[in-house]
Amino acid sequence: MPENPFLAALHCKNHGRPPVWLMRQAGRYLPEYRAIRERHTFLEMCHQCEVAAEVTRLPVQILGVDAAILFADILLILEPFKRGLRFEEGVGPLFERPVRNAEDVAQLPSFSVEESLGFVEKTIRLLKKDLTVPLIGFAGAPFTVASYLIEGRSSQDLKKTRQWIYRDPESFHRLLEVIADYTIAYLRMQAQAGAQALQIFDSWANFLGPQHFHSFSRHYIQKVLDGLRDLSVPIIIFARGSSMHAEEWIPLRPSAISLDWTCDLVQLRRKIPHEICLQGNFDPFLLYAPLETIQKNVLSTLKKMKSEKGYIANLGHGISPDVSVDAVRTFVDTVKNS
Ligand code: 1CP
Repeated sequence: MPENPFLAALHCKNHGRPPVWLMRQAGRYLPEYRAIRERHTFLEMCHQCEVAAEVTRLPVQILGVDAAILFADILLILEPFKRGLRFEEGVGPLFERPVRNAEDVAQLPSFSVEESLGFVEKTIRLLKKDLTVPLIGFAGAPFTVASYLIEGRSSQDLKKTRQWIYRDPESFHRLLEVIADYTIAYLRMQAQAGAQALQIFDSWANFLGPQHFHSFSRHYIQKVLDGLRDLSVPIIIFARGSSMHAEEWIPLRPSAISLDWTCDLVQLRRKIPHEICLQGNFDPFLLYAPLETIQKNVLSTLKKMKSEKGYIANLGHGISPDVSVDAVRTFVDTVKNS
């Protein structure tokens, strides 16, 4: 049985307090992150292995979380398509030449994951030399990744993506196939370099109706999971829309399901088989509350999850950039001292 509480929980064999880490733990709320970010663009930080490794280590050193998540982004896998990806201050990710139709899909260049994304492998190998906790590798789910490539920027309604599904579902499937194949190769590379768990982020599938969710989101996550099954690396699926979709992940047999904050963790624990670990699902905005409220809230949930062998404490989505480090520290310490 794995000794580390995070890996033990992923195998639903944890006996002590739950492990804790936070989505976006290596992000802008940390002054140490902002200091490094002043000297580099975000993409430079991802590409420069020493810098990416340093940022990955920050929350382990500062907060003592039980797992580290690789400092990278779900959109890096799209850089080799050369559609002009950049991250603009105050705006977020932008593609100068979004992909909008069948012709664009046909013209996407092929690439070698090892060559084009080899910097990620190098960062993982660097980290493995001295990281004291397990390392989580990750990728976006094909649907979520495709939606950025199509919209060209963050979108409120994924209008262009959803229009395409109705207009020409075949070419949309072709795009998802291509992204899913690269995602398998990319996650394989991360696991082989030493990532001990993998998380797949499906941040936008909650925009899809049930039929489209099955054929355009879940189907391709299934493909990715099946393409990695032989590696025996635990895989966590994070999806927004947990209240609607959480149980639909069961047939895919992930190691863990990471729930957003809109669903009832205890009720879902009764419905999801105990071979599947649950992760989450504190409201990220809890971290704006007074420190005693954070403590009370965390302890109340942990009480309900007591003696749960497959539970990882986390937020239901990423940490907001303007929360205080004290709030995050209180959250982590409350779990660790429980
Ligand atoms: O300006 C800056 O300093 C960059 C901010 C930033 C950071 C710290 C971005 C831009 N990405 C990241 C790192 C990141 N992104 C990590 C690694 C470290 C960690 O978690 O601590 C991870 C796992 C992600 C994943 C990610 N990127 C997701 C999935 C999770 C989610 O938030 O739903 C998504 C959707 C992205 C796209 C993205 N990258 C960056 C931003 C601001 C966004 C979101 C844009 C939007 O809201 O549409």
